[in-house]
Amino acid sequence: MPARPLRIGLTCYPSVGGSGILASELGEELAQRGHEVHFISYERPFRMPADDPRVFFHPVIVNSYDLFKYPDYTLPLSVKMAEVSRDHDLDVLHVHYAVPHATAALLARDMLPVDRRPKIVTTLHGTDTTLLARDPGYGPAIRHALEYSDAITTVSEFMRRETLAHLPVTRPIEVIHNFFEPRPPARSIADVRHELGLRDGEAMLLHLSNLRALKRIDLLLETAARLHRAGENFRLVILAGGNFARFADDVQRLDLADRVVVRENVTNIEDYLQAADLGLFTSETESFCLSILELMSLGRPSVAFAVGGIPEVTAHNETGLLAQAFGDTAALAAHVQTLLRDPTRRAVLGVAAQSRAREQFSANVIVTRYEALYRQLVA
Ligand code: GMT
Repeated sequence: MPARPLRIGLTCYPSVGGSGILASELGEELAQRGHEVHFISYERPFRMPADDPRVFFHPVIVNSYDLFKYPDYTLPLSVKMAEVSRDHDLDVLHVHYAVPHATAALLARDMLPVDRRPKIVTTLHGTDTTLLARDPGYGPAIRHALEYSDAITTVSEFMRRETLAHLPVTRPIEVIHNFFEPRPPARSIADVRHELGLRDGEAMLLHLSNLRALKRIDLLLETAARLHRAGENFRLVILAGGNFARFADDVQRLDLADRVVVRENVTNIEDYLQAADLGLFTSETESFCLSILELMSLGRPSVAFAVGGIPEVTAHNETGLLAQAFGDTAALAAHVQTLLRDPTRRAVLGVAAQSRAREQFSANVIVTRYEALYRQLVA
């Protein structure tokens, strides 16, 4: 007898960030496999599927009261989680990014009758461990939420190690890497290059991020400036999940005005991924780096620092090039030059990158693991 479809609640930050993107894609894939998916957040997640009859969105309303200096999100979120769990008889509440989602999920579970409680899965994505777990105002609450979740997952081995180092939880932590399933591009490479103003022979370096401080946009521009001074023929295209205006002075100061093209809040990323020659990333830490995987899925190698979980995603000299020392923009620029000057090597790395993405980080592999985890908990 086929297993019955599950009813799954997903909570994430809706803004442009890897954990929200991952949760949205997971919801889409689960719905395609016949499950019912309920997103619970303060806004519709950025890449949440719009027209799937099995996908629902439940907004959390946060009122502001004069008596509170800081508005509270955790309690209204927990009430909405309990309400959705009760009304839709959820089997699983899967929260992406622990703070405050995991704590809100525990509260929601406690508000429900014992026989109506969903299983709670907490997925740690990054700074919920690497930054907030070290904060004495957050650490104990995160640890408590993890101890009382029904399952904990992290998106890389690196994150698992970080979690155990900073939050000595006694529960098992399962590593389930991120996945990406590219949609067919809507436009041709020529159209996209034309839209970006790329000239014939100009290479396209692609950077995608939400521009937060740890993405080190200063080092990204410094690397581009090195390439510019070395006479390389390129444009750096930045798909920004945030306002790039604060970097405009740096672009001018480094004489990069003709070299940098920015597009903000793009949704059709596959159009740009396929048009790129390679990816360029300068983060000081990443638990995974979904953007590198997105490029790999379209057969494009990336150059980055070997920090955090990045070496788990892309292998140096096999599917991309990694500079060992963080901050060494000379080494990063040299890697980019190597690939710009050697299209054959670039293509070989790109083909290997795409195979690795399919074999290790496809929906088929990763969503199947989440499904198995849900079934094991529900059983
Ligand atoms: O932890 C964060 O800083 C935020 C989080 C997010 O919501 O984007 O980013 C993390 O999650 C992504 C999806 O799992 C990973 O690809 C990113 O590497 C990770 N960011 C960091 O670790 C800085």
